[in-house]
Amino acid sequence: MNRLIVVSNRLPFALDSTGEDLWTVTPAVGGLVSAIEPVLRDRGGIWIGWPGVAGEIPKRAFAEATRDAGYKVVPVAFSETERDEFYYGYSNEVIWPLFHDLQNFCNFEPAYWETYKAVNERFADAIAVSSQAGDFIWVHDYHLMYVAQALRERGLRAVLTFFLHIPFPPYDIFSKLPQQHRLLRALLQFDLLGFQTRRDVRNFLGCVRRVMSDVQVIPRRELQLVRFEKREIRVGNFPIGIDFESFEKGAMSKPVTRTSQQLHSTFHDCQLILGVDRLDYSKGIPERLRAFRNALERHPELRGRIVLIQVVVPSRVEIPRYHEFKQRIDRLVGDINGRFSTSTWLPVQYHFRSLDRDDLLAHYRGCDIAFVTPLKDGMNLVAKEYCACRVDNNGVLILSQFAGAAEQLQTGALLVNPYDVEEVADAILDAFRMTEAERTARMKRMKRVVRGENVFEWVDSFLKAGAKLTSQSGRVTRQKRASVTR
Ligand code: ADQ
Repeated sequence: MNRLIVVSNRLPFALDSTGEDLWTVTPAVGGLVSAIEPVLRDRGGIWIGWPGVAGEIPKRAFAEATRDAGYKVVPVAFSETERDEFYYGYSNEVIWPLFHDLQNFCNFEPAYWETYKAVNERFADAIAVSSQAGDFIWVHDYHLMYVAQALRERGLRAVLTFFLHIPFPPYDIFSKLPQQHRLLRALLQFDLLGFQTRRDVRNFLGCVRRVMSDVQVIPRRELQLVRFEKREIRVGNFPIGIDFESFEKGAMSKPVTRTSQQLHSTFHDCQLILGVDRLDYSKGIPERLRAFRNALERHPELRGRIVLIQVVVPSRVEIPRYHEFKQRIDRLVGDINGRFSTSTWLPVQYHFRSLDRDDLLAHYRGCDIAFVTPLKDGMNLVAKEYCACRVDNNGVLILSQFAGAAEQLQTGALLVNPYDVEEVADAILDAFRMTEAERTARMKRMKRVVRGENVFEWVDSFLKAGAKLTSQSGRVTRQKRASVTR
């Protein structure tokens, strides 16, 4: 088995300064870390990424944080300007909004691109120094789309693979990007490009056909083939999953069961509808609140009988747009509660904080309806986590048709267009009225998919697709060597 090198903007932990030379280590949680860490430990490898501090990396704190990792961790440092222009700038003010079809939110500042390239070059240097022949190099996400180009310029011929966690936009939107040609060219320096859904693969290939004059796209049943500059690039969809068993087991644990029962008894006689999101304009939180308000206006039977628990996790609050966005949510919550609450019923329970894992699971287990309505989303793991935690096989999922998860969960979810306030409001009523039998039938169908297509399957299928290329390139190198010897 080849050694694995994982490269992502963030490492699986972050260092936070709490005073002069005092640091706390916050482990990253989530499916990606829990899926990739065991593989890294098992087959040996390296994780390359940024530990979350701008400026010099504190050596002692970093060494302590990584001592027991079980694999090597290589840090990449950024200055404050680089953090602002690469991370907040190009990654989160250009690529993030554009790839979520929200081009009006983009700030196409030319300096951002230069810094994006410079930071990607630094990642490339770290890969070039740390890697050896035969390594499986797996680069993650939209922050690092230029890394393969930088590595090829350094003469690295190794197989390079990439997975995009966010959506890839259609040509009409992608074509707004000033660096469209340079970015596609950079992406085509990878040997394997993985996307979340078939829609993203289609969009990517559509852009390649329109923007690049010298490529050949050859449709295949599984991985699509692109020929470019005498190289062959494979392109496919690999929908990310969750660690199903750990969510299911967690949801059945005693503390979670107790908290979920308490949650329900606090709001007895009401159905609970849950929204859980990072603070991000792509998650459609204001649109969701407007739909909830519309449902209360048009369907009086819901008044006093339904409560929306909306949890928002603070994120990227340094970007002014995120701050304004939070104020919009605060105002909407205030408006709904001001208009509809009674002495015994508050329609929206709003929490602006992260939940610890047990609390999150108790919310999944305790709420009758999940309200997952992003304007666009690569996958959306909340939808899958909710299904895994429905240990009684009931619960309704209202899901945006623009979430990647819709491709897999459409047979059980109530699919909605998040921009259509009245349609979403009606879906709330349908969910509220849905019979136990229908809830169970739908939930069982979704759980089957989420259980089967889990995060371990995801890692496995990506590594297998990449391994084929590594062995092919090994064969080519060996053949070349043999012919030279002869
Ligand atoms: P995100 O945009 O972060 O991920 P998502 O897939 O929903 O979106 O994952 C969010 C994670 O945060 C979930 O695992 C959830 O449990 C956790 N979380 C959310 N709210 C929380 C809360 N209040 N407290 C604690 N934890 C909370 C990006 C892409 C997605 C893609 C993933 C994985 O934008 O489209 O699905 O990567 O590829």
